[in-house]
Amino acid sequence: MNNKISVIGVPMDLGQMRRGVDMGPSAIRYAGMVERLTQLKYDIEDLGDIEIPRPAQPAGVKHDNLRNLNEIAEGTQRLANEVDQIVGKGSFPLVLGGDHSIAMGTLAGLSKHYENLGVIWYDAHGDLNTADSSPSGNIHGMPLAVSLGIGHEKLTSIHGEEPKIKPENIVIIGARSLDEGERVLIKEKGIKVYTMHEVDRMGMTQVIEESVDYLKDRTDGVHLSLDLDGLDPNEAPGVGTPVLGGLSYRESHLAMEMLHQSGMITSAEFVEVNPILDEKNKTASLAVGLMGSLFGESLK
Ligand code: 6HN
Ligand code: MN
Ligand code: MN
Ligand code: MN
Repeated sequence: MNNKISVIGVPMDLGQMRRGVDMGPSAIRYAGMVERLTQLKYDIEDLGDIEIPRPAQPAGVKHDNLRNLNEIAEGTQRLANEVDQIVGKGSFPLVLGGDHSIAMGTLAGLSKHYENLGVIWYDAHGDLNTADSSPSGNIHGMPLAVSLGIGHEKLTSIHGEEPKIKPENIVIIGARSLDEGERVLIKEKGIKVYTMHEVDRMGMTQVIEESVDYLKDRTDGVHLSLDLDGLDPNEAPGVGTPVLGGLSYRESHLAMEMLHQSGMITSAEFVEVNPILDEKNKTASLAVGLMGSLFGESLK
């Protein structure tokens, strides 16, 4: 794994309706991220936070079922520039959310450096909605579709017109809440999905082994996009869209350890931590623990 890590915080809460997720980056830092990764002998630089535009007034105004469209496009474009630069100088981008809409910016920045970027989407949701299929108008439910080039032009054109990723390079893990339009897209595009049903039947070991095998030959880099609501709300209460029946603490640490051993992860983001909804910073601490495992902490 790359020995240099560049951290960038994205205090974005415009992609959904619950305030507080913009404080995710602070909560994660407060939970001891830099100390934890420094102990693992990484050379870590914290670039601070991206500036996110204030929401238009009146707050939450909808553009065709796309709440805060312009502000989100502007903020994620800034993130794309940063991520592009971080990879350009040979460092590992570690992005702290913020709601999951920020993944549009991360993937856009990364895409300049990879022909076939792999994506592991660790999430209760597919985030494959468009303005037409979205039940909420919340853009945090759309970033994976947008990165495939499907969605509003203002979003699909962030940091370049072309699609940022290809459907065959995606693996979704932990899904248990998919909207109708998302299911259609998954079938149509042949996106690989391990729902909770598969995780329960196969076990996390096999899910990760298969995912690594699947992505190994077809990709030239793999981004981990980890939405904390992929975990069960008992383990990760500080999230805006919790869904029962999620991945456990142990399964998630195992997944991170195996991804570390695969040596294939080239960038990562941890999103949807909402300290206002959290219990004593439990979810941010969990995120930092998972980072520890992803970056190679082990007992031996
Ligand atoms: N997330 N599918 C729902 C929607 O509103 O589109 C929930 C999306 C949740 C998004 O957790 O990143
Ligand atoms: Mn998500
Ligand atoms: Mn490209
Ligand atoms: Mn989610």
